[in-house]
Amino acid sequence: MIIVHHLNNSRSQRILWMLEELGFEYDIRFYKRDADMSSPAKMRRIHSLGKSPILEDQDENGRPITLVETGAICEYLVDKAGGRMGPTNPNERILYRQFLHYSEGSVMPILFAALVASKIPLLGKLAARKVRAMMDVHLNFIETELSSRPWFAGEEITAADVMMSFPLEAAKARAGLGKEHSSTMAWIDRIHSRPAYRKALEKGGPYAFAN
Ligand SMILES: N[C@@H](CCC(=O)N[C@@H](CS)C(=O)NCC(=O)O)C(=O)O
Repeated sequence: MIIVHHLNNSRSQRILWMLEELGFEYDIRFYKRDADMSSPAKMRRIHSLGKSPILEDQDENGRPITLVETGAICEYLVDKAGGRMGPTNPNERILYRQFLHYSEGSVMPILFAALVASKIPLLGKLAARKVRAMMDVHLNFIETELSSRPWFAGEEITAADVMMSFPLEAAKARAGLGKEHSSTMAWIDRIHSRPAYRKALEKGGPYAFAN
């Protein structure tokens, strides 16, 4: 049985959504962030990084697997599902891979910088302006991409959309994604209306970014 170690309001919401899209059975172990937003120490008993998500499973010989990194977990699940939620043609594959990595590699670090800047008085304001300008470049790029096709990799939803959900939901909540990015906002509405997304929300408990 798959186990997801799930921290509230975190990246692991994407793994619950992936599992619902793929129809896998799974158990959730719930963790609550400490007052300073970090994960509780007991997550480090599962994996030394102590970060969310962590996925546990068994390989075909019954040996235990403990996996971290949302993108790697998504790819693992796509493989396990025989390619479902993966790309279906070579063109899609190129975009799929790009956005699978782009989410954590380029967009999340800027959102993290924005969060840090927002906590620093005075100098933080200056930094926040710079970070917002960097974020705008990404939001405009994403808007252009989504104005020519419904999903990040092409005509069908893939794990690349799942990966892009968390940074774009966070950007809508606190980093400038708004109605001038109409294609991106329509994409957010599309993902939020999917039954698998709703089911994952129900199972995962409170999640601040699903509005
Ligand atoms: N790139 C990693 C980042 C993991 C990560 O930083 N997770 C956050 C949750 S959104 C976390 O556990 N934060 C609490 C902490 O660092 O103590 C991934 O995508 O899995």
